[in-house]
Amino acid sequence: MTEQQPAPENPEGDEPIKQRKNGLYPAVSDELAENMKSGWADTELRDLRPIAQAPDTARRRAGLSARFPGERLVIPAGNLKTRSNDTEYSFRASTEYVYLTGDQTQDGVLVLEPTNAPEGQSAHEATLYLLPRSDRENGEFWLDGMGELWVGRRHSLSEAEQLYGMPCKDVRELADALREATGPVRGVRGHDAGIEAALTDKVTAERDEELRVFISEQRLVKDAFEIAELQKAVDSTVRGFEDVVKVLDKAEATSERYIEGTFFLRARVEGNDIGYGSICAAGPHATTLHWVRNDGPVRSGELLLLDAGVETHTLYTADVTRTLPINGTYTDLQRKIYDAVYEAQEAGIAAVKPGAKYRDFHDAAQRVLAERLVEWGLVEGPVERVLELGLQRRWTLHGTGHMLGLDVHDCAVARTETYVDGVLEPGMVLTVEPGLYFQADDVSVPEEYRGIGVRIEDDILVTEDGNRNLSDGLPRTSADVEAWMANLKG
Ligand SMILES: [Mn+2]
Repeated sequence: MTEQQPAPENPEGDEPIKQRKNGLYPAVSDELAENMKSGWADTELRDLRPIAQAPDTARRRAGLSARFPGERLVIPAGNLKTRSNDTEYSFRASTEYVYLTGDQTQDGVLVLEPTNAPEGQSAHEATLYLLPRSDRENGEFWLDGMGELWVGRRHSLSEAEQLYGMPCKDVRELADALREATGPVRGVRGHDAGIEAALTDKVTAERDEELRVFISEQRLVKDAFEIAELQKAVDSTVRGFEDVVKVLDKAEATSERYIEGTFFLRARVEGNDIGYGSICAAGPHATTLHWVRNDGPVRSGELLLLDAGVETHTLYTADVTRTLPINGTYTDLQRKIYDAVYEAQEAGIAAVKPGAKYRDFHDAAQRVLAERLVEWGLVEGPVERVLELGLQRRWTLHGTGHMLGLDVHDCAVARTETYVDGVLEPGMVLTVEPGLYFQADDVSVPEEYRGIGVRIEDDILVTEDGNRNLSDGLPRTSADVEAWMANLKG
């Protein structure tokens, strides 16, 4: 990448131009400044079509409006975060903002302004506050580090209005306007410190949390657009898993990083990114639930637990896990453990249907795992006692699934009564992902078990009459996994 060079006239020659002082840009000659103002074509885009999800985002805003009548609602996208010095982490807009606008622009803010509309009509007017195109008159576009010449062309406000179906205004005027505004207001916290500072005296943590919780619960049931996006995410993820199988020999010659990089390539080429740090856990690393260092060896005879998901351009992510024999064939013990996890997953998936309790699929999967652990003599029965005391959890470790959507652990602030203690409805998408993990230093199990970790994770849509496995493009039984790997390795 290129470092921003100061203009020769800048007396502080080693200071990047982007650090502008007192609102002034560094000195450049009058001739150059004048020259840079003109000679640029009009690139305004006209007759843009609205984004595909514009009707959906409008419906979601209407739901939000109905829940908080008479209150100003402020939902920021968030700002860039510094990685080091003048470089930033890649930007990912807040989930709340993306859900309600379809936009992903840094520094954007959605404001729902209460109106005095007659009964039955929309009680808010939505406005999207965005950074407009760079000013060519004052040199901002080439002298400012956030100028379009450095970071790329932005949409003009009128272009954004056509895309997102809302009036758009200059976000640089928003903080002052919020400071001066009166009346009740709520904001989504944690994304934009500048906007929060402008609201400081007007909001309370409790009321803001109610807004965040409502949006989280709004997202529990997915609409058709969201389901199609999740399917896209899963389909790319399936191809990413196939990519990995094809290069396992290269991973053996290097490290888990080869797997991480291979999957990431697919994510970046077909989607926006990975939806979370890929877990590329070979051998005993499979027993570390969030192994994302991915710097270990990949050895024939051991298992690879790959937990990874592609995030689409609209930010919906898959979350899929397969546990593969690195040389293509499970050992007898690996297969025994794998088949138990498969059986548990089957029981879990069967419990996913409308009207079922959210906890049912977890309980169904845990029961199967407890039965096997008792059968293998690893824990003393009866199974009912094991389940009652939760003794199986030494090896099952985690919950059997979670909601999936814009966030990998979606709807995370939904209330217990609507999520964990809730009932499944058509349109919900969740993972079913039982596992068994025998830590390398677990001397309570026979030595041959130690260092084996198995998880199988699929993305399941609740349908009107049961469920649909969005990730059935990948094999799940041990025999099918082996056949699939043999076929890919050719
Ligand atoms: Mn998961």
